[in-house]
Amino acid sequence: QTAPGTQSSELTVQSSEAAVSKEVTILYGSQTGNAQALAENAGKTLSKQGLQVTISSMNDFKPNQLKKVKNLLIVVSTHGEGTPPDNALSFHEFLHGRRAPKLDDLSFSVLSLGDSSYEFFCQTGKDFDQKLEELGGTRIYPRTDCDLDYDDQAAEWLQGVLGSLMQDPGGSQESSVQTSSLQVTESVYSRTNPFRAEVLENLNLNGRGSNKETHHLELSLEGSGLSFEPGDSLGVYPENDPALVDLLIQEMNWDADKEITVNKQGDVLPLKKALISHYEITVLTKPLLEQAAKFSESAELQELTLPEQKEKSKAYIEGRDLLDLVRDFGPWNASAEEFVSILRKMPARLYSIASSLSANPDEVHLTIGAVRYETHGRERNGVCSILCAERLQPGETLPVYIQRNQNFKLPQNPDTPIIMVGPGTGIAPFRSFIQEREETGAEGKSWLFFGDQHFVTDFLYQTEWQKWLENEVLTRMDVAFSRDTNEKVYVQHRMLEQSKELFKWIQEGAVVYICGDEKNMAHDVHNTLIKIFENEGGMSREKAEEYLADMQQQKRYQRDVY
Ligand code: 2AM
Repeated sequence: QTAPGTQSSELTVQSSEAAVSKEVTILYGSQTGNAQALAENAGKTLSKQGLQVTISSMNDFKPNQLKKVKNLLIVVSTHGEGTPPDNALSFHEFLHGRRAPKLDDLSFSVLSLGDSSYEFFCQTGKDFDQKLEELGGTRIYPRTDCDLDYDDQAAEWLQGVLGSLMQDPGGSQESSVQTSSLQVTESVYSRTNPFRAEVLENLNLNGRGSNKETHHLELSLEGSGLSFEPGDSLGVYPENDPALVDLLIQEMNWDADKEITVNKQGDVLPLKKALISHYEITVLTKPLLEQAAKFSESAELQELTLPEQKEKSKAYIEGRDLLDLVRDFGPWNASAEEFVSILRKMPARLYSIASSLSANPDEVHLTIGAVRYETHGRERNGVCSILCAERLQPGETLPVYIQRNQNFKLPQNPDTPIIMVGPGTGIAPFRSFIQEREETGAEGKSWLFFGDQHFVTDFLYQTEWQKWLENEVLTRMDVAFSRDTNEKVYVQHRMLEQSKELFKWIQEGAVVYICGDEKNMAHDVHNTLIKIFENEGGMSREKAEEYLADMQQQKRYQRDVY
């Protein structure tokens, strides 16, 4: 077993054939690990065909080497509102900056991952694709923009790229090409073939009277052959709320028992069951609106899908679900099967794993915050979180898989100090980190910043943290309960209070980890770190930003944010 973080980020897969073969560089930018897994799989496939492949995260690639690259494949996801993943930031900036070289000899192709429910769908992939062309590169296969369900399109892209690389003189001349399965885990279970994990325990961690409901889930991995490291995530395929499915079926006057085909293999299920477990019904996307318009005579819907109504359709999609759509724009001229065929497949939800495998063999623990809110006149529920909060009982099973995350790993050296910032459910991976450090007897210092609304009801895993403080597996803990005082205190306020000591730890080589809400918390904590460098390191704002960017480049600043 490799120690956490030891996987070399730049691996050269040597071709088995001795003949002079074409060189291909694959660069990936990946936040949750999907793009990385696809890049690694592409590398394996291409090297099997006799190509000489170098794979690297964009972060680990030296941009001044770019001029030497002849064939470049980019696999990149888009994060949040159209921004690159953390490990693509510096390369993205470099290509769009003044120092970007002319790339007249470059052949390239881009595979981009994204989510079509976001306005800036696959934006980062589009940026790279356009920029490489502007710099003089030749596109050897069209950019492919993939939605959440990316397997088929990614495989097709790889086929196309391979075909194009093989056509050119200078490459190996093999013709019939097999695309291998798009997975890299050792177990037979994977994203496309999930393991049904039994629920061992399902507890609400919050006390009575809390505004929050956070479930601690323990699942059994026994017999799966699945393994993971602290920092990895668990993919979970949830089920839709049967009550919501009933409303949908009622609204459409469908027959719940009507058998429909749910996949390319021709598997058949009763409609209600299929809607519960196979399709996404709680999110609308622009492509879905366009497809649905074909089944409806509603002038309003037709108008919404016009290119000049972009802003209006964006506003409509926001916060609405399939039930809203079918209520707003009926009647519908489509059979149940036709209608269902335009829906996206149920996407898995990723949760940062909250346990260590060495501390809890054959188990995986999750920390899941229940999502409930009201919008457009109806109560809405998070699909997976409310399944866990309201319907999932011990003894039942959930389809799961392991999602590796090389961007969030304990330091290789057990003596390296770590600083962990994880308010709310952001605490999850740090429970895994500390369990692992306790289990392996790591001696490095550790410092936790935790925050939530109320001390009495919301201190997640309180007794465990206190035990770890006592036995010194955890060196320091600072907590911020935002609603126990008149004025709100957040984790970053506690960090600022401890500026001096924090900066000292960082100078001693501490790795800083942030997990949790991206938009507000992670952003504010980021700025607080910069402020601390200004105050304690006597740096200008610019220098302080550079210092943090350098830390990120050296993997001493890692984020798992959502
Ligand atoms: P609040 O709900 O009182 O605003 C976990 O959800 C904790 O994170 C809560 O205490 C929450 O406080 C807090 N939180 C909300 N916004 C934050 C921000 N921008 N930075 C840090 N913590 C924040």
